[in-house]
Amino acid sequence: MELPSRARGDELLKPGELTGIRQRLRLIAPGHDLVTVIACAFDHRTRMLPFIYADTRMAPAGVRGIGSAMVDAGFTKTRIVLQQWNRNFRPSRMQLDGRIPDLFMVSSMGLHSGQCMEMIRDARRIDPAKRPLIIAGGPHAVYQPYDLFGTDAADPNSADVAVTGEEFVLMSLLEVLLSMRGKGEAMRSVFYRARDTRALEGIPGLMYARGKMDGPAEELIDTGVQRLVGDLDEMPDSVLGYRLLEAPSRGETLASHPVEASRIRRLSPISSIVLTFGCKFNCPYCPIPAYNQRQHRLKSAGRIAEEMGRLNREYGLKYFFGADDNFFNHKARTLEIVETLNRAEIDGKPLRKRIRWHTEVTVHDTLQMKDHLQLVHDSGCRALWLGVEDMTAKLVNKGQSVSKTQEAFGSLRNAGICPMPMMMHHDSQPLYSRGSNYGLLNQIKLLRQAGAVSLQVLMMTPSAGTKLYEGTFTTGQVLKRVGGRNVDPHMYDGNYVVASSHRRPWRKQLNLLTGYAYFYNPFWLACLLLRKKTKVSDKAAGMQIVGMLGVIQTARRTIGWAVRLMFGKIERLSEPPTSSVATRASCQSENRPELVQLAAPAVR
Ligand code: B12
Ligand code: SF4
Repeated sequence: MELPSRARGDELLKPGELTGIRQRLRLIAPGHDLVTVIACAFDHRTRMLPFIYADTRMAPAGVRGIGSAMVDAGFTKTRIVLQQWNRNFRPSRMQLDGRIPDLFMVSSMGLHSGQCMEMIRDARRIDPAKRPLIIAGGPHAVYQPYDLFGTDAADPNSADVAVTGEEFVLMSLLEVLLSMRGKGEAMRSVFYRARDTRALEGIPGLMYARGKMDGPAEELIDTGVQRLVGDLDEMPDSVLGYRLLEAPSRGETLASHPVEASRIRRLSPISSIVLTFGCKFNCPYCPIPAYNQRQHRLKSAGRIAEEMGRLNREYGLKYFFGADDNFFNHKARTLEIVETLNRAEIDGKPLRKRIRWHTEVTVHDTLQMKDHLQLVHDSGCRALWLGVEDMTAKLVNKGQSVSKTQEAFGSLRNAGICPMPMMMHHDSQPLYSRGSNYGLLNQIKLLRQAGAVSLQVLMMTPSAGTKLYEGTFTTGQVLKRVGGRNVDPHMYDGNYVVASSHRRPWRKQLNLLTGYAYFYNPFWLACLLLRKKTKVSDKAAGMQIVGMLGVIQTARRTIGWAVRLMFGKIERLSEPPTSSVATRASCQSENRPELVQLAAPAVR
């Protein structure tokens, strides 16, 4: 099921609301001297193609955004720990400024939720009297917040509260808690008082449990879908978050200081940056349009140029990755951004010469921008990731076709921008099709001929918050256990076949590997090196080397699963994961009635 829609006209915060709460918190922050640790959950078993470099070399924008919001509001004693860099970090041992933090926040995607719950479990080992308030957030909390609350009396592992939204929701929670806080009172104690006096029910974007303080959840309260900030210029300065990062280490505890600014560039050479949010398409396997309440949200062109300039000046960051869903979504707005980036200067020199940026777009909108791609290139853009999915549009039709894809790729290459296709393999697509373009290898060949520089092939996998999600379970496609091995959250990354009604699902698993090996191989590398040079051929050759190493790693991780699918007994799920306790919409939440449900058996 998609996230429910808020009432028409009530999807967004009023202009100035986020700015207002930031100012109000700044006034009360000095009286509270809060210490905060924000951890980013990361399961290292997910390290393989197609994200093998970006997954650890790009400090995620989500935790940086939350850290920036804390510092901006005056809570400067904040540290961000990435499990990507600190895999042994133990929340039970964390101290900052000589204190156990007041707040422990965890951010997680769905596939890293196993690590997220382990961190929460470890944080709960801290003596209850001194334990921080545990706040979970990020995509997993947005789409499956119930999963963060344990209902098993023998293992009542839970966050205290899940934020199912963005900065404004967290700021609103803090504002209420701090307004009720007695002198020196633990934040956890205030939280439970606020919960019990129903002071949190008017903040859309929260989920928390009813029940004893450290016991299993007896009922979940859902305060509804957040209101989104429409003008992204109201977001706190993203530059602040980099100053809070914990340096990589093998230690379990935190260092006395965050990482030095001079090391950021080497540790996180790619800077993910919020430019726009939202997409006008409505693909049934994608949660993005509903998350954004079908709104297109933007930062102003001036703010984007200013942020990139400062990130470059302060940390030497040169490579940016836009956290866009579809950067070309709105032509006029896109042109305004690229024209501004073209004109912007930093220290008297053109910004576009100091930076390189990359992001995600669609084939359809690339063609709409066809006459302006040189301008896009000149503003610093060097690669664009395009959701091609299935070029024949049999899986999903968002205006793509073989000829349109070829035209879009050709235009990008002529402008000096690398086309980076993202494909989706599915049950009905064969590995190879004779006399048609339907097969996976047929399409990869076409993409290569069209000039693809890299390749992403993911297996169609159920994604929470989409129209297709529940149906994939109820039709018995989703695997529960294969050959005695459970399908764990980290396997929901598109690299494992975890949902299929194919008679031989192992074939699908091997198809993914064959597709990669067909694209990334020594023969094709040699061709690229020997052929006539083009604007992007050096990059294509470089990507071949990264890709070949990635194929080895991907094969190492997934071959065993193919073997299990081939010989092991396959057990399937018949319904999607949900909480075993009832979820109740708070009285003041008018917009999430769909989530009120009767108790259903938990599947994990
Ligand atoms: C950039 C990106 C990547 C990069 C990540 C690089 C990096 N280290 O940052 C790469 C390319 C590597 C990547 C890979 C994958 N990604 Co990705 N990615 C994105 C993308 C486009 C932008 C992420 C971002 O920076 N957003 C901007 C920040 C500011 O937003 P945010 O992270 O959501 O954080 C906000 C809130 O969630 C909240 N919040 C976040 N954390 C916390 C914590 C607390 C305590 C609180 C209170 C609030 C809070 O506040 C933040 C600020 O507003 C998003 C889509 C999107 N537009 O967000 C998908 C997205 C995060 N990816 C997704 C997925 C599924 C994947 C993959 C599994 C591939 C796939 N099958 O699609 C892999 C996983 C790889 C891995 N091993 O981790 C999903 C996650 C869905 C889910 N339920 O978890 C998303 C949401 C896209 C989608 N389908 O909807 N991805
Ligand atoms: S085009 Fe991409 S971002 Fe837009 S709805 Fe489809 S999959 Fe999601």
